[in-house]
Amino acid sequence: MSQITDSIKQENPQSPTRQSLSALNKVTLVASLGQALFVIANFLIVWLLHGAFVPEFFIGIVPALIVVGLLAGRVRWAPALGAVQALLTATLFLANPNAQDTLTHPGSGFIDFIAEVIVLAFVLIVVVAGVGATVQNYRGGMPRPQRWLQPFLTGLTGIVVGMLIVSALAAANPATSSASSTGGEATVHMTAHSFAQNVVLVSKGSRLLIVNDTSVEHILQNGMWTNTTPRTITEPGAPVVHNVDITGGSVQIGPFTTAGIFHIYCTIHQGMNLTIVVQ
Ligand SMILES: [Cu+2]
Repeated sequence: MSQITDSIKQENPQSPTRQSLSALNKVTLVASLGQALFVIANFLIVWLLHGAFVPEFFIGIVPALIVVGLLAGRVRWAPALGAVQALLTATLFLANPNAQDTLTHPGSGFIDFIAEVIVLAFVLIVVVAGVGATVQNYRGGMPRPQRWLQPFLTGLTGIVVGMLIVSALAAANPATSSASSTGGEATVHMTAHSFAQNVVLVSKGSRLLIVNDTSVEHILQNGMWTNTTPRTITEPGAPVVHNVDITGGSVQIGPFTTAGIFHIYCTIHQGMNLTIVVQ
């Protein structure tokens, strides 16, 4: 009887006794899918919230989905390919000045921060589980139980949750200063896609210093964003600010010789407005 079933198995090795995916292959598959989904989330956040369509995100999406397909098809080298694409995704993310700014200033873009941290956590899982799964797939035989796998996943989840709680606290308690100064001069800082404060007080006759804290480009102009529409406006008494390009470093605007309320906006970043109160 057992001989008969053996011969059936040999004739038809694919089914119905086809082995289920080993734990490491499953973890690699789920984490690759999670990585792709959260890169899509990042892409949508940057597009819908910040108005920037960045097709480069697909470098972190399409290869990950191909890896998912190959893993589901039980291709032996698929987890190795997964580890390589995950490392590539992480490198592209960490080399991007916008992403660097978000990761170092969790309070300024909480949603961006969450999405990025989760992508990087999935990357780490894909790399570790992918290397393990590749070794296992090529060694052959029955997959051995991986005692380290569960503590690794639990520990990583704990770290990510901890980071999210800390950043939520940072976002809930933003710096509330409406005017800061360096040696008596009013100063406003810019993060990757916004002014660090939206109102600044400038004393009549003095200048305003605008400092770019990142290497992200901003182009400043008189006017403001109204919802999704940028409007260049001429306000009587305001110094002319026309296509002032700041990529790192700082710029001085003014002097503001007339008391009143004036507006400056960034032509690149949707909603990036600054109100200047001169008195
Ligand atoms: Cu800008």
